[in-house]
Amino acid sequence: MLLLACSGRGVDGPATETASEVSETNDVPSVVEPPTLVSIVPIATAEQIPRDCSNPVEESCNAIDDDCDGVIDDGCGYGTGLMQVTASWDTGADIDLYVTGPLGDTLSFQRPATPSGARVDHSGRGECVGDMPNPQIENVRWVGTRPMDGIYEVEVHYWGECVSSGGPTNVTMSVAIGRRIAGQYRHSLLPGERIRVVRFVVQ
Ligand SMILES: [Ca+2]
Ligand SMILES: [Ca+2]
Repeated sequence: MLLLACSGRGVDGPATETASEVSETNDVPSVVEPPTLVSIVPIATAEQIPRDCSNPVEESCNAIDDDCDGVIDDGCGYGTGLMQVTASWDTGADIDLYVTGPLGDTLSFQRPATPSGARVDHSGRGECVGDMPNPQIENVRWVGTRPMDGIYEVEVHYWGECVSSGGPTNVTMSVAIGRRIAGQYRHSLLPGERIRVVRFVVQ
């Protein structure tokens, strides 16, 4: 019944992730030179989250690299790779992450993989569905193939309030490039809003 309440988004996207997919997530191929960050620019209304690595703490599943090893949320069941973009949020709403690459192709729950190696490996549904791990996380990663040089844009969309747990929602978002944190930001979203939080360039 809860699935029906959230129909329209479809049920065959994020639900298809498998244990075998998760298990391959954490190795960066040694033969591939990782990309490097050229620039990263958040929109003016985004709050930059300071990165304090003088006292690393245990990792929790919150879209922040708490233990300061350059991997966002390691151990949470979704992956890193040559590049990783992770979003988390603080209500039961369903928030979606969109990453558009240099060719203009957009990765999201609707298109969870590209031939170039980008993949959405976790797409949380908030409280729109029951019994899924990390329901307030979206994660995108690049494995196997080096991400294309060029401009990437990261958007977040407030898809739905789900049961009764939505309302204004704070979204936290981190970008890791070549196992270094490029930036970490917070932005509030209202129901239905879609905002480009950050744009970055890699080569
Ligand atoms: Ca980490
Ligand atoms: Ca974390």
